[in-house]
Amino acid sequence: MPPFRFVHTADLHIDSPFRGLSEVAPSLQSVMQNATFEAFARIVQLCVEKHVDFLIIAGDVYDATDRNLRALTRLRQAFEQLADHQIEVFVCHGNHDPLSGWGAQFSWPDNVTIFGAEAVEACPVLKNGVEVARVYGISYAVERITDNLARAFRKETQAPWSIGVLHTNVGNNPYHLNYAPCQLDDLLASGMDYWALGHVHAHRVLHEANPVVIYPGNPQGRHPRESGPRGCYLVEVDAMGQALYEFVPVDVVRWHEERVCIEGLRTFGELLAALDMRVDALQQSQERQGSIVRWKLEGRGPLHRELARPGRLEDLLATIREKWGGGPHFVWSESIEDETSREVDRTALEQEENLLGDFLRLAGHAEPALVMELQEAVRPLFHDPRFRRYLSPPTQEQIRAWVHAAQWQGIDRLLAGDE
Ligand SMILES: [Mn+2]
Repeated sequence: MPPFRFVHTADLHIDSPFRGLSEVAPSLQSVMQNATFEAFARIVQLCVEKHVDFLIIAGDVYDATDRNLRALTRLRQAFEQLADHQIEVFVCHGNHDPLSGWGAQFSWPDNVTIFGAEAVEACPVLKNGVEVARVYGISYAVERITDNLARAFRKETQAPWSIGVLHTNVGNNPYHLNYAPCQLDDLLASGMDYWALGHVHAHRVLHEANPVVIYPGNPQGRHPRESGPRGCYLVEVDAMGQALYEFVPVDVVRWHEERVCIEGLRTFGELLAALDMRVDALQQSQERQGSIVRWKLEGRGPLHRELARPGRLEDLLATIREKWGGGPHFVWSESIEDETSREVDRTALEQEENLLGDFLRLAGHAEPALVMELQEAVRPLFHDPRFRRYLSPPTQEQIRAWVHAAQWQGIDRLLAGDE
């Protein structure tokens, strides 16, 4: 069979708003407003550069509730650009852009195939007059689809390399709306060679080969929980029908959670320097336009008292927003949370003749026995055949860390109110 290439994406949510960014600098607002579209433009660019034969979009292309004509118009321009390069586009609709919803009647160029909602449709992909692949798909008629649509997919006899396109929640994933729910087994039983899924926004390979089953995730994160690299999958099918696939990041703005330990830091200047190093690293590793960071300060140190003073955290946030929040590789600080604890001189506390002193002396004394006892106590759990496959027993070092954590919790609780 002739080899071919395609790109698989989903959940574009074109031109839908970023969440939790009411305070963002005006100069960045347009960058973020354009980010979902810009990420898709990079996918189009990838398709052109890699000379792919077709592009698959597995649902939630736009949000029908936004009634955003600009989004559809820009999408059509992107599809026309693909048409200029003889690249076909296969689209199924999901829960955010169901066929009954606003926008579904929009007219698309001829290179675009929109799957219907009545039944699974099969579309041949021709290359130099030879059918190299067959793309099967079905769209959501309405937002809430509770039927298992995966079971309606079946590779036809004599069909070439076959791809299923579906917006679905596989395996009752509780973090996502349970639309068109199915099990991995349903997908494996269909005879497809590749499943181009959509719906879950974190990219994940559910099955590595025969068939390949992939959630590409959304190409642009839109809120703090959508952190880390976002992109699409570039798939290359060789003459033997083997698929090689690669995740390609295309996000324009990336969300991060950065945890910074205040241990050993004496001044705000030193804290700023520590944050500075992180920002440097973020800027170096990105060809993206920018990053949005949710900072978490943790650990014990003298700065804890300073950070707890009224207004200090807000002041710090304003400072770092001003410092890094502009320019071509901006690092916008979404928020900064203080999870630090007081610095404690444990040796001194242990000498004191009071409840805390007693507690610490007792805790130190009991530690070896406690570690042994805990190890015995958890043993049945880690040796139970039901859990053994998923859990490996904790090392003595790990158990000692639990005991230490408990001791610190005791110290903090007994000291509470002293501050
Ligand atoms: Mn969805």
